[in-house]
Amino acid sequence: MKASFAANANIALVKYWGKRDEGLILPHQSSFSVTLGGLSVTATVAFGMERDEVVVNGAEATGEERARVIKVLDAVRAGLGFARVETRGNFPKAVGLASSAAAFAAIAVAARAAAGSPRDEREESILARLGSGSACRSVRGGFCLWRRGQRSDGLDSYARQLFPAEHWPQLRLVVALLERKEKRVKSREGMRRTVETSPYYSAWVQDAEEEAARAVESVRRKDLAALGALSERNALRMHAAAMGADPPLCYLAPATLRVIEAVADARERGVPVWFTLDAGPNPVLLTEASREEDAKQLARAAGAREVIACGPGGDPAPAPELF
Ligand code: 2P0
Repeated sequence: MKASFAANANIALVKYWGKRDEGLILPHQSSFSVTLGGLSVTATVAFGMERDEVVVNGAEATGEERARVIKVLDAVRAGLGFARVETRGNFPKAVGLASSAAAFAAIAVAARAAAGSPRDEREESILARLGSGSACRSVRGGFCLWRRGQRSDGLDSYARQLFPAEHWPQLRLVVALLERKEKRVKSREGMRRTVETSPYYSAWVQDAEEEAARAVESVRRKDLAALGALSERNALRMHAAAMGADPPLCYLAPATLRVIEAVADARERGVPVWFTLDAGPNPVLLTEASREEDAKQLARAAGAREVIACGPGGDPAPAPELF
């Protein structure tokens, strides 16, 4: 009735931005990501407790954060009673990466294990999705495709691993930390506003399925130039859709544009480097292992206070218990 797993964060190459169902977290479009090796969250889940207790990085969670964890627990615990859940990330929240994907993936895998269920990629992905959409892509390592699905119950909306980390171990994702401050509008609210008010939203959704297929193909071929160009375009199109919302959403900072410019300059000098962006100011650079130092240097020169290089990460793995 107790289990502990660590799961890695992921970065989308073709982004998820917008829900067709807010309760079940069903997206309007498919998305495709790479798992970030080394940036992980451990979750320990135990059933049969006296009350529900959720502890995140040493502090009791409340409000929406707690409610999201309870929602995941409710989906697995028929007859198992109350639970204690504790999570701890190995990277500071200040790194500016969404830790929710890794956290909910770890919680989903640990909760199912604690409930005595066998490992199952699909079931774990659906469960993680209930906590946070992007978490459904972190229940496996390597390169994962979250198909949007068609059903209203969400049973066909989950991620699958298409390629393991070993398929492309030389790929590097370099996180450039520019700003630490919390974003003004969280992803959940930002995507809701974009869906409801951006005139560019339908165009964003329309292209997503083919864009995901193209990204999968470029990973299959390990074609960094094709994947890099697609990642830049997809990230900026997501931001364009968000900027078109009312009131508008701008997640970029001045330093973000400096990095974008520096990446283009570096490519002109022959360095194979491209960028992607989440719903925030911190770019993630795509390059190959042999050019990791070049990518780190250009990020620092453009103003990054901290840079973290990751390779494609592995599956969630059993981890030491947190309590
Ligand atoms: C993604 N993002 O595909 C996109 C790109 C941010 C930009 O998924 O509301 O924390 O919990 O489903 O997954 C961030 O949103 O949002 C996200 P919810 P989530 O990775």
